[in-house]
Amino acid sequence: MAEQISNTQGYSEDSIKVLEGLEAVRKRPAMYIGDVGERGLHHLIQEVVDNSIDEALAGFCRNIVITLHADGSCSVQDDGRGIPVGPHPVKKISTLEVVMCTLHAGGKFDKNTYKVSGGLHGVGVSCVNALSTDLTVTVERDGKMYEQKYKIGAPQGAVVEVGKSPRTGTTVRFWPDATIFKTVEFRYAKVSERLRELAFLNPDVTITLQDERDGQKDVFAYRGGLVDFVRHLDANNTAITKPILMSGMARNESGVETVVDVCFEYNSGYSENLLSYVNNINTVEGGTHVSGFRSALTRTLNAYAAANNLTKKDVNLTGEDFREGLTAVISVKVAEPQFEGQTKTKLGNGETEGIVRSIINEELAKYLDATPSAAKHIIEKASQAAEARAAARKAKDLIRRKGALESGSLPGKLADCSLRSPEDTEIFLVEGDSAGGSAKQGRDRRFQAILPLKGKILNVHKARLTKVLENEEVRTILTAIGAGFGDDFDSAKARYGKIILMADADVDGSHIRTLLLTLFWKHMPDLINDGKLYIAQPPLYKVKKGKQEFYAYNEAERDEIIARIRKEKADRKAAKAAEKGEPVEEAEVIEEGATPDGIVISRFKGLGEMNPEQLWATTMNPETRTLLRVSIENAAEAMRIFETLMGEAVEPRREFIERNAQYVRNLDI
Ligand code: 28F
Repeated sequence: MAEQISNTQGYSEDSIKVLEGLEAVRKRPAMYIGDVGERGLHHLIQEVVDNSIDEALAGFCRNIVITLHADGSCSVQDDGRGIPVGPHPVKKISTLEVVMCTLHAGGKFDKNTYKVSGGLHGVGVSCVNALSTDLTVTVERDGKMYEQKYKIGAPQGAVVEVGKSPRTGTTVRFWPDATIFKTVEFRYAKVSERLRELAFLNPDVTITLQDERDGQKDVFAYRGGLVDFVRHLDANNTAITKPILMSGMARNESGVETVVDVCFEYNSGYSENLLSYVNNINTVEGGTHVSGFRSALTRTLNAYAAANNLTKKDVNLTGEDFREGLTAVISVKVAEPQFEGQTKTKLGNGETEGIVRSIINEELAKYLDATPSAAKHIIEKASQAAEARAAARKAKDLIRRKGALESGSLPGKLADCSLRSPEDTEIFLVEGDSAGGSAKQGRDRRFQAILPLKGKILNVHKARLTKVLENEEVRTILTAIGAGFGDDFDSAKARYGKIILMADADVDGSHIRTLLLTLFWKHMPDLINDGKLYIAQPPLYKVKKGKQEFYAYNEAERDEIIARIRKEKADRKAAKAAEKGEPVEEAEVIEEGATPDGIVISRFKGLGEMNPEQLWATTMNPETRTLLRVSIENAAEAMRIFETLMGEAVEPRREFIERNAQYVRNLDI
């Protein structure tokens, strides 16, 4: 027997306001959830999950289960207290209906709670409701199970008791509105990324994600919290310290608490990977919590180094030096966060800087005193960074002084072109002197420059700035391109419109290509982003029949050419037979190494095998060549692949190669 819990006779002025509020959401959804594309769609899940996380932050929810259903809906279930269903003290209708239908209804109900869904980041579950054709909420509490259904946010009836339940919690299941969203198809990978992050940030919560469409399932539970998070971030690197965890809490005069949790470790690399959060919101633009951490790190490490004579006399290490190889996660809980910045992801609260700084100063000093070996490693690494920076400055000055990087003296081996306008010219970086020779002879010297490269350039992915600049080959390339280097690099200054990598199709060539790509990606990414970097496609095969010569760039093309030659020959034969009335035997001279019907197939092992005319015709002539333009669709993906292939740790590389080897004919390493 469904017992009415709240009165919905007619519309009170309140409920009219509620409907107008949701009406606004449907009129301008992007204003509330950012966009109506894939990101906005997945934001719906985050809004609902954030309410469960708030319940966890309040200390009442331990498990959250997210299900992507086969019918296109998504459900989120938590084992918190369950949204109250009694009459709302002010609005007289059920509190549950208020939470589900009133904009920003989930707002703070008392000072000392940290709401993910609070502030600018949370538009509240009522938005999800408004943008869903259907939504069902089920509450288990007080031994009973209650339910209410909505269509585009409007209640389809009162909250009703639908049964008994020994548990407590809230479940929301919603069907996103396809008339609002460009796509209503949830992507597992996109959902799981944020859920994993939430599990790291909330070590007491177990978050399960399951996909009914294909059975995929993950259970994210990281009792190690930020320590597990830092280890996960450094999975592909070689750590040189253990994760260092520091926590603390500060209370202001009105008793409002700020909770600080920071974990960091150093790895043998040179880049910094720092993530920061406020109430589980990823503060991409950083803010006062980050500057508090950075200043404490520098100050405390310098104090320790001085007190233990670990640095040369009055060498003061800078924040920059301490960032090399740093992997860190900062997570603070702030009652009234003020978000600033372009995308409202920068923490502005001034008091938080001092709170974080004093907690880190204190906790880090304790750790360093207790673990002198780690302290030594950290100071040593920072000292090397300081020396490297000094050396890099010297090297840059050296290069600059030699006028090499400016348009002054160009490297001897460069066969420059006569035109000077970058948009009309191109430079080929050619592997090996013999190919370089053919390229110089075969090219059009008006607009094509050739720079032959001796063997391997160094693997810049692992190398420090200085070593990169010390490498002769790299310096030659930088000089020829003429766009500067490092932070004074300017892609617009490049002396050519196209930089074309031309290497053999074999494993050696692939290695050179990968090394060059690493150089450009790490130190001149704008050349790629500006679409100036290309890879030449030399032919793999030559198919010769009598005087005719054809070039194939892959096996399929080769077989197609052979089939075409045979078909033309058969047609000719048939035509001749038809006109003379009798079969005619063509006198065939079969070259050695040819197929029985006189086709000679040869595989180009390297560019050097081609004479200048062939190289021009097949690979350099803009009319007939094929160039691949290098673009980094997903920089993070490229980073991951470079890390795996070029990074320190051997294991991930072997695993990557094994996984990809079967796809690639000549292993592209
Ligand atoms: C699947 C999505 O939304 N979980 C939620 C609660 C619990 C309470 C609550 C939520 C109180 C008066 C605003 C219960 N008992 N999961 C969720 N769990 N909201 S949302 O209260 C709402 C506030 O109005 C709750 C005691 N206090 C709070």
